[in-house]
Amino acid sequence: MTLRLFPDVPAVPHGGDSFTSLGNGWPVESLAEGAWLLRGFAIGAAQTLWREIERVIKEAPLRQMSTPGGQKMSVRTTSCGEVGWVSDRKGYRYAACDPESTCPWPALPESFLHLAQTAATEAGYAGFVPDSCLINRYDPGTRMSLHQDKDERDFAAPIVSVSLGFDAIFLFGGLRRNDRPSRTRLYHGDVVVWGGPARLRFHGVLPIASSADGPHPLIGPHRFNLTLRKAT
Ligand SMILES: O=C(O)CCC(=O)C(=O)O
Repeated sequence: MTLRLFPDVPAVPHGGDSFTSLGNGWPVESLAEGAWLLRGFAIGAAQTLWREIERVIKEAPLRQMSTPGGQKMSVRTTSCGEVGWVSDRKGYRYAACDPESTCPWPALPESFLHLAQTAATEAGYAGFVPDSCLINRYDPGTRMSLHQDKDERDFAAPIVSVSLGFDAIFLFGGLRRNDRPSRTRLYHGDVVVWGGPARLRFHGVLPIASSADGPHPLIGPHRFNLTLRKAT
């Protein structure tokens, strides 16, 4: 028997002819060698994910962290899991406790773990066990500049990145900062997975536009991103 935790996941996601299938049959679109876009993969789980995001944010509120250079980041962030990503004057790192509350970060919700593991498997990275989830809230006008994810101890594990709410233009570059990035529009429910030869590629997000249709019906006037990683 196949247990479907998220029965309302659409059978066929939107997309063109550029799809292939690697895992259990979800069509994936290549962004680069080792990097895959799973259109609509999180749509069926979105309400559950959103409930858990709201719960995490109550316990560990979103905040604008500072870069080591002293500038405020444009997005608001928080974390859950065994460790959380933090940035301040001392640098970028993972910490077991939220520096604002000095308490451990909220636990990684089961729904986050399940989604990350099933998406990673569909992208050819079976056995992914994330221990940290960074939650980014983008308000209209906010962005994330090109960067590499390299504060983790283990680059063998992939990154799983979930988009909720407003659309975004995702930049996916090369292994050097100056490599010209591709631009991909990400919609509510899309998941991007990258690992292997793509694990250290530069990536970022262009400034978020507000939607002409008003706030997103579930997420409100924002884009949320969940980035699941194995940090320790
Ligand atoms: O918001 C996104 O899609 C990407 C987030 C990201 O690059 C990060 O948190 O490192």
